Order: sequence, then structure tokens, then C-alpha cells
Amino acid sequence: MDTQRAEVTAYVALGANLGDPAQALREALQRLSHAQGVRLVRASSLYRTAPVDSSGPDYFNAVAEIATTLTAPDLLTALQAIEQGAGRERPYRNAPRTLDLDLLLYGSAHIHSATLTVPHPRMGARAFVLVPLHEIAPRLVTDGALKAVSGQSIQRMRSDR
Ligand code: A4P
Ligand code: MG
Repeated sequence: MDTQRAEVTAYVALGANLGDPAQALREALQRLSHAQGVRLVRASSLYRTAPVDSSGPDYFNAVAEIATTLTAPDLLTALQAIEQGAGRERPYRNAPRTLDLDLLLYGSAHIHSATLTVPHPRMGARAFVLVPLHEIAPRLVTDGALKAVSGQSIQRMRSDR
């Protein structure tokens, strides 16, 4: 019997502001594309963004669309393994980081567990999520949502991939 789970479309936010953040995001996309049960469908451009509720140098951010057979908790575990592989440390909340991978959307699921909230609760307030998400999935981000974050500094990087 075929026990293969159906693929679910999910969106992952990538962020980094320590070390070589652009390289960290490119490597994270590579690792994501090779993760078991994950297929990378498309990735946004890289964006340079000013820290929001955080400190340190500018961030680089991007959003990836994936198709996955993993459950949402297993996907979170896979994302955290990629963060750890990039040397992520967690001295305090919103600390500068070598790599942050957040699960934005998992199909149409609404999840409220101790370790996972989906849709990501702060995504609607952040240009560094909404602008790259709009680039790859315009129907998911309204003009009004983009306008609401238009005061936040974000700059699309020229693609060198
Ligand atoms: N968790 C719950 N829901 C989720 C989810 N949907 N995706 C839990 C990922 N994780 C989720 O995360 C803390 C815990 O959140 C995890 O153990 C997981 O069980 P973390 O990555 O260890 O800590 P964090 O990143 O400091 O917290 P969080 O909540 O991810 O921070 P935010 O709110 O995402 O903010 N400014 C710019 N310009 N660019 C950025 O990328 N990022 C942040 C992080 C702040 N300012 C920024 C940026
Ligand atoms: Mg995080």
C-alpha cells in the first residue's frame, strides 16, 4: 500500500544578520532543497533590511516556497536542524543571528501548540516577510498589507545567482 503523504505547500522565512548573511541564506536554501521530504519550489530574491525589534547589523531576508511531505512539527524540527548547522546560538529573544528559519504558512493550517504557531503571528507586521512573500506568491499578500509596512526599510539585492 502506498503510505506516501500528500505534499503540502509551505512558506519559510529566512533571516540572518551575523557573519556573511547573504551566503548563510544561499546555503540555507541549498540545505532546504536537500532536506528529506522537502522540495524547494521557488525562492525570493535576497533583501537587505533594517533590524525590527532587534539589534546589530542589517539583516538579509528571503522567503522560500516549498512542497513537503513532512508534518508541520517535523518540518519545524528540520528547519531547526538547518539553523543549528549554521551555528545558530540563542543568547536571548530576537538576538542577532547567523540564521533564523521561521515557518510562515503550512497549507491552510492553523496551529497553536507550545512550540509552533502557524500562520506565523508576526508576519503581517513585517516588510521583511511580506515583501519577499509577495514577490513569489502575490496572491497571498494584499496591497493593503504591503502598504501597512511601507515605512520599513527594505532593499532588494541584485540577483547574482
Ligand atoms: N515557534 C513558534 N512558532 C514558530 C514558527 N511558525 N516558526 C517557536 C518557527 N518557530 C516557531 O524561535 C523561538 C521559538 O519559536 C522556537 O523554539 C519555536 O518552537 P527562535 O528562532 O529560537 O527565536 P527568535 O527567532 O528570537 O524568535 P522568533 O519568534 O523567531 O523571532 P521573530 O519574531 O521571528 O523575530 N528584523 C529584520 N530586519 N529581519 C529579521 O529577520 N527577525 C527577528 C526575529 C527580529 N527582527 C528582524 C528579523
Ligand atoms: Mg525564529
